[in-house]
Amino acid sequence: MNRERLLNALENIDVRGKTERELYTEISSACMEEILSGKRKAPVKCAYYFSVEYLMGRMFYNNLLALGVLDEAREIFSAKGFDLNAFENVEDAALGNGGLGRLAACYLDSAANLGYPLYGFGIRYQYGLFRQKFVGGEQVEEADDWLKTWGDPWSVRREEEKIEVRFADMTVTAVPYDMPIYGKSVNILRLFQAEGSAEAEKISEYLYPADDTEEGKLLRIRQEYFFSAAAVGQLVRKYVKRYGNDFGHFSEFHVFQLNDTHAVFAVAEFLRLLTKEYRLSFPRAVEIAKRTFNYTNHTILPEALECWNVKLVEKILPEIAQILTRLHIFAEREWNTCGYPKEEIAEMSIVRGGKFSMANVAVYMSEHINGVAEIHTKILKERLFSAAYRHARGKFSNITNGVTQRRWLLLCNEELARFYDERLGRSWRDDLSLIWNIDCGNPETLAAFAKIKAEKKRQLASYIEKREGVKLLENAIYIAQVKRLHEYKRQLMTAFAILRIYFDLKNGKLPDFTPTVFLFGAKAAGSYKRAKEIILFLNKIAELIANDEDVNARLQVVFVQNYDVSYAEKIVAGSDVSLQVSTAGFEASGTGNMKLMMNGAVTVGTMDGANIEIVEKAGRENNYIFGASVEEINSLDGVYDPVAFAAAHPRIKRVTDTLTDGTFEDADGKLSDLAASLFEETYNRADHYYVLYDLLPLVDALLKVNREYKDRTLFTRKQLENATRSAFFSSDRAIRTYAEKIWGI
Ligand code: 26Q
Repeated sequence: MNRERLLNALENIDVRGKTERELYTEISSACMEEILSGKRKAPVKCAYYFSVEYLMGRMFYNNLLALGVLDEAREIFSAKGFDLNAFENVEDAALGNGGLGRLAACYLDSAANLGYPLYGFGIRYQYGLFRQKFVGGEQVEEADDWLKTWGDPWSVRREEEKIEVRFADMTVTAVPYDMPIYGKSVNILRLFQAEGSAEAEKISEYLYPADDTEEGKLLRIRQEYFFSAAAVGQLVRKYVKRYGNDFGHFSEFHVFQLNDTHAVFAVAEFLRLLTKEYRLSFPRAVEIAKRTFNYTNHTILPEALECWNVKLVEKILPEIAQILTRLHIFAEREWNTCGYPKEEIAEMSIVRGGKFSMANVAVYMSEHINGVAEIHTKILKERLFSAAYRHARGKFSNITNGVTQRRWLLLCNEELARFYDERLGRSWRDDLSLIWNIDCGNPETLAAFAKIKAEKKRQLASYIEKREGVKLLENAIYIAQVKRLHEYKRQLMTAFAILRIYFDLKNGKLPDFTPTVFLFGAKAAGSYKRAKEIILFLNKIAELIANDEDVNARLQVVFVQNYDVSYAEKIVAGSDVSLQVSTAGFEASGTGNMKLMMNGAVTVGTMDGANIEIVEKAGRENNYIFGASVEEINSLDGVYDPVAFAAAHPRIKRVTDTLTDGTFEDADGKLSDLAASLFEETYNRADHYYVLYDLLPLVDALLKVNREYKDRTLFTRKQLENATRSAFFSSDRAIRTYAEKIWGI
């Protein structure tokens, strides 16, 4: 990269008479030319990340920052009368739906910035995660036609590297689109687009198509096999071209990381190629695969553990089904030879009840298996994969997640970055652990930090006013719960806590209450009815409070529409408090918690996922931990009775009654279904996620925040202690650990 040449090229761009899109394309292309000008390096061992999700967000500012020309580019174009902020309207590349996809993006960013050769493989969906609107408080989904308005100047179509992927009933062309990831090294995210026929194109049309029908399931299987087979096919062929078909050295050059089970077909395809095309014996192919694959688990929810009906796979991928079945027999024979107990073998089996357990394939075939936070890894070892762990302890390790400080601090909070620059010089930008050296007791430092937080809150308020048409309360505490909408994340519990505070305010029980704004951002999966009902309930609560003159100067609820990476950048920087209230044992890690911490929010949270490590680093006294622990939740199993519990606690009953007592109009029974989820057995047991059990402790924690916030110096200090102790949660640390412990790159 030649910085001078790039700045020159930018200088020479004429802005006159051009549309924003034309300028966007032209500036991006100038950057791309520089990015792609570097020389290819000699072959070394590379890591390949297989993921169905990549939540990249906007690439423009990120890439200009990485190229080191963001500030100058702003100046150059402002001198020409064009404000680069115009590109704040560029749509996010939202080819993912949550933590797992954003983690993949953070890891690509860190690897490139640290100079590790990490390449991503995935699907180039024509439509990303749906756009969300609220109509009458309800979520309405619209197709995310992300390429329509601005195009995709940050990717290059690689026609010459396309590859065929074969299904029983059709052959599909996988055309790569390469998105360079610029840093110390230039890595690539390669997304495959499906082409060849109208049927073929459907494969890369949508992210997570509904899989409640057989047709939907088949489409999901096609997607997973499509990109896995394309990636493995290319890598294996390239290897053979270079080194011939002695696969004994394959794992010296390649290491594959499975981002959850969605690409486990890559294992089967690898075995298929080695045995059928290159004539290796099955045991030999298994041995080589076992040295190549690794698996990260991101969830222990039973409904998210992928199992594919054997018959279904046979229908469109007969050879793959055959190989997985053979692998099943092969593994069982091995386990029997070792004398493992029958129950353990059943637990680890690849075929269970007529279905392929993709997680069991991943566990058996991987050299390393990792969880994404200490407690999560412990649960994997003790519960989910306990049998496998007993027989292969060394395979299991923990790598706590991390987030990239380039997007989640430098880009979204320039003010805080400058604050560190002024006190530490610029070296912290490459070694985040240096921010630990900030003196959080220094009054001048605290005042400067408080000023930044206030400014970021103002910016957030003005952004929300523009986007939602709602004016946020000023001089209020901003409390954010932003994440996928899911029952285990317990947005419903926060809803009840807000109602509890609302009633107490109305009754005059909270005379010294500091004005508080609750900010929510979340999308509910299109087919997840109950999650949508929770959105509706929160929007109804927002309306109730907004229309109540008694309280609306002190309490406010805003559920923003279409929460995405770009929205997160604003909310993360402008919040005082981070809500992380999942039922203990259910949130694998969480990464929003880290982003908010990095920007100086205190956590109100349960001892779950990475929250545990956050308070370990930042100090329990600087955060607000409440609720049942994993052990306590386990001990409640079969004992907890939510009906009796609510009956015994009128303060709980008062708020749950609002679902059914006419407080809110509910002609279609959506709110009463929420009540049913708490008090009756539905697809889960009554109050499966202990919403009522942890509710009053949550209210207490929120009221404690409200009291302590009044001592502005004390509270600011808590925030700064959190920000300055967040270095562990940098994805640079996480990627270094993957590189050293797992990948050997
Ligand atoms: C599985 C089967 C069938 C259909 C869909 C799925 C499916 C889809 C998406 C299962 C899981 C996901 C996504 C999971 C996810 O985002 N997990 C989050 O990963 C983060 C990164 O490790 C963690 O921080 C979060 O705790 C975890 O929830």
